[in-house]
Amino acid sequence: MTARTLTNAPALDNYWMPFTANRQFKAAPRLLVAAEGMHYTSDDGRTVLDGTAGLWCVNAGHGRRRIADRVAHQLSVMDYAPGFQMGHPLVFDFAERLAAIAPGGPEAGLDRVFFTCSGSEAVDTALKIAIAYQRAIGQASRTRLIGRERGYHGVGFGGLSVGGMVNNRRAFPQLPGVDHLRHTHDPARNAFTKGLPEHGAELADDLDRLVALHGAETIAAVIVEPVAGSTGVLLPPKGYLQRLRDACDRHGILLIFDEVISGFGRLGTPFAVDYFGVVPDLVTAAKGLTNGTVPMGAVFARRSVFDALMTGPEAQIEFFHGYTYSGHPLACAAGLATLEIYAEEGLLTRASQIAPKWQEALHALRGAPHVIDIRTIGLVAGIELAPRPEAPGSRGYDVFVDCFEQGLLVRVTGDTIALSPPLIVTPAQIDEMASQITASLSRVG
Ligand code: PXG
Ligand code: PLP
Repeated sequence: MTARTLTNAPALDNYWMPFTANRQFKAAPRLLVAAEGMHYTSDDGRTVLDGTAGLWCVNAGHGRRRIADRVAHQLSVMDYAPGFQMGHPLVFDFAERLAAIAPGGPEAGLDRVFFTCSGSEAVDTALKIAIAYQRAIGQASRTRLIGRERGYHGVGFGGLSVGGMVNNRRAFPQLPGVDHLRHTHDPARNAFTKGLPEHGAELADDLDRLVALHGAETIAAVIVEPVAGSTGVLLPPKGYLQRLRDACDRHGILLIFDEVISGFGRLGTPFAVDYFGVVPDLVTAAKGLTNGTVPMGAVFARRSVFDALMTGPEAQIEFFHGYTYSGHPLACAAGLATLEIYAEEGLLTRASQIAPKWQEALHALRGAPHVIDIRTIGLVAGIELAPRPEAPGSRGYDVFVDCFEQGLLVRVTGDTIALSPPLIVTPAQIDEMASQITASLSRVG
């Protein structure tokens, strides 16, 4: 275990850590104190290669001067502006710039942007937009929301309810009127597939089952991650997303893609919508939106969805929803600088160039101890390990700790190692990640 020798180590008691085993962590803390490019520095002075872009968010790498300068400048000019019945130029600029790279390009029409402060809020906002839209077009009975097993849509009560990760759900009551499609994970047929899984497109027809059960006229929207991240990197089977789109169209149901992870270049296209060529009605984003610097989320809505709500008396608020920090000036400044970096460095498509190298390096872990499946797309990888029979998740956790001690930050979810490095990663750094993990797998029993 890393010795914590620094005299300025913080007291650890008061901070209630999110999604963390607080007592275990505080007995042997892992603290990061600086970050630059592809690396963190730990509080004991070690350099740690960032295999996860923080938490899937620092897509352009750490320590980007342009973002820091722009945020600092904005802070000195105007720290905050109210967003209700008021505005400021940056938020309109940022929405316009986002519309220019919106999922699916101009034809998709996903160019109306609502700002939130996180992915969770973006999800809850999108769910509310869907219900409000159905009501606005005379379909007020459509209030039911459909998620998918193993989905992750954040931790608000809406996102939690449509989400499908049992540990996040079991302790809490859910929204009424929510149901779930079956998940698409099928290792018996698809393990070690390079690229999209061959089998499982028919799982999209599960929506017909839910329609038969509940009645289409009760269902407002379906929300899925085009590539499921948090649950362990599950790729959609070939044809699945189009089939889901078709089923939604048949039944008058809105389709929401949650692109909090898959957005902003992670797959090698600006959004997963562009990768798969399937256009939903709403897209949620966060994380890479500001390169992880200032918290922010967004919902891209199809113009037709927005327009349906722009009815009634002009003096009336059309959508009773918003956050104190919606469109926060510092977040907009960070986001505008981030988009410039993405454009200048070609980062929204870079993953497509390096994906073959990524796939080859990580699929080479097939045959390493405990590895039962490997899934890669763009610059994302899931390396699934056999769980220890008595203690699911413990092997994954041990690999995470071991890698960190050896200078590599990975993310584990259950017994799946998830990798999602900054999009500036070099081929040599990819090899370093693969060999570190291989070595770790042979050390961890
Ligand atoms: N939707 C999706 C698809 C996400 O991945 C959220 C919503 C919620 O975003 P916020 O900003 O409220 O956290 C997410 C977030 C992990 C991990 O390592 C994944 C997320 C967050 C933290 C850790 O699996 N995804
Ligand atoms: N709780 C109280 C008492 C509030 O006044 C507000 C906002 O005004 C909120 C919660 C919501 O906070 P936010 O807008 O930052 O989501």
